[in-house]
Amino acid sequence: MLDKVVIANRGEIALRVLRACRELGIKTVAVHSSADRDLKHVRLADESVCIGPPPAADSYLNIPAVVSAAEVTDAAAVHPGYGFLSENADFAERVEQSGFHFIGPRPDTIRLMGDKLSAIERMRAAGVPCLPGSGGALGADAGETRRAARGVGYPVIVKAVGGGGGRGMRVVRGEEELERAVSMTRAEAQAAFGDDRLYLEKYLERPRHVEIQVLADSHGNVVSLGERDCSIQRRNQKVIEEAPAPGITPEQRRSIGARCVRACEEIGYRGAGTFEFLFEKGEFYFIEMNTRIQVEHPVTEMVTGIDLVKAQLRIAAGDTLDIAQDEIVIRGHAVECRLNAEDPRNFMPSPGRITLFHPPGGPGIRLDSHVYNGYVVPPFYDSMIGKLIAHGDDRESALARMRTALDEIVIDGIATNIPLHEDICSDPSFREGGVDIHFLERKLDI
Ligand code: MV4
Repeated sequence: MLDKVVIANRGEIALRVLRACRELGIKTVAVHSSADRDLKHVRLADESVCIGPPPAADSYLNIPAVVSAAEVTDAAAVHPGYGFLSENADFAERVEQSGFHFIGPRPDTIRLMGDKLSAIERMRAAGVPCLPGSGGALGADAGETRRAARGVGYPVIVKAVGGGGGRGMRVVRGEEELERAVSMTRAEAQAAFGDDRLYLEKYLERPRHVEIQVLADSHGNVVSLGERDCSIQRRNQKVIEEAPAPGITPEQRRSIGARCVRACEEIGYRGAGTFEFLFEKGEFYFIEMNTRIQVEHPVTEMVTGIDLVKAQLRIAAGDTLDIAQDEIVIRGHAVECRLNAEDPRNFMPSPGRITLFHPPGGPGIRLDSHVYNGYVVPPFYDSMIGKLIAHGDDRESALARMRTALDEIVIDGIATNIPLHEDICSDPSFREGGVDIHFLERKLDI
């Protein structure tokens, strides 16, 4: 097993990684900014290194600082968590060139998936279902772009190759809008990503966001761990996730899972990964792949009983996957509410001191959070302060446990989105299951 791991992240995921390391007998190094000395995982880690001032660009995104911390502490590996440097291929490369294991896929895989167009074309070639599209970057010729859009059929969506997470895209409903949309998106893409390449694909009006979790070891063994439904979102920020996705049949799960596994085998994928799909009218359409552990990984853990972070650590140590596909069983249902320090009415961040904190508990309740009584939420990072996860025998009982826990939890001193979660979890359409990605924004509009 690995001897010592640098946790190159903060907040709840840093604590989550630390707990997994502890269980496996791995020593830990917390690297943190000067604003994060009081983080729970910094206190619990075997060693800690302050790598810079509060702004992430000067600390959590500072590649030489993170690699130096691994060097001075003589660590064996670096776990990047999510966000920050987790999908930075240059970082993964620097980590490996410096003689450490990067806890994630090979740098070239990260690079392949970071380019949305090469990711789609590679996955299409591997038999993963994708949307009808331009099948390559749009050229400078307007006539060619017009023919591509006609071939796909309106409405289409123009996307930046370097985009993702909802940035750099535009819906085009008719030919008269096309040229303008392409030139505007191109300018935005150049400014935001330094890459003006665009592609287009069929626009789906009311899809759900359903994603498949996979695990691959470094010996070619791959399993799929079923799907998560992440359709409850606002401005491309997920708010609630669940597993399994309502209404997906075991046969649909087996079939799409097998295609993802096959694709991972073809590209020699390593580690935990997520295939993101749009799901509409019973069909899956691949849009991107995430090469990191995701925020919402706990719902998959709750329904499969598999610890994904421990699996990541074992894979990095060169272990062979100790589970076969036919041993993976989806048991019950799990729901996750992201807890944010924000005003529930206008979504403005609400940093500050937590003056009173009472965690919820009881059967099927899990709280992944680094906060404690007296903890000060700093203003420098995203506003997520934890995740509340409820598991039950079925969706209805998981949601009943979630509503009970939301009622029980106390976080005073700062504003949180707990009232929003109470509202969603009591909504008849949400309770029915299977709402699309626009559900929450429609609900908040009225
Ligand atoms: C789409 C789409 C509809 N049709 N592509 C937004 C984030 C990026 N990952 C892809 N996104 C979308 N791509 C086609 N062809 C709708 C979205 C979309 C979305 C997707 C997933 C989760 C939330 C979303 C919110 C708005 C739009």
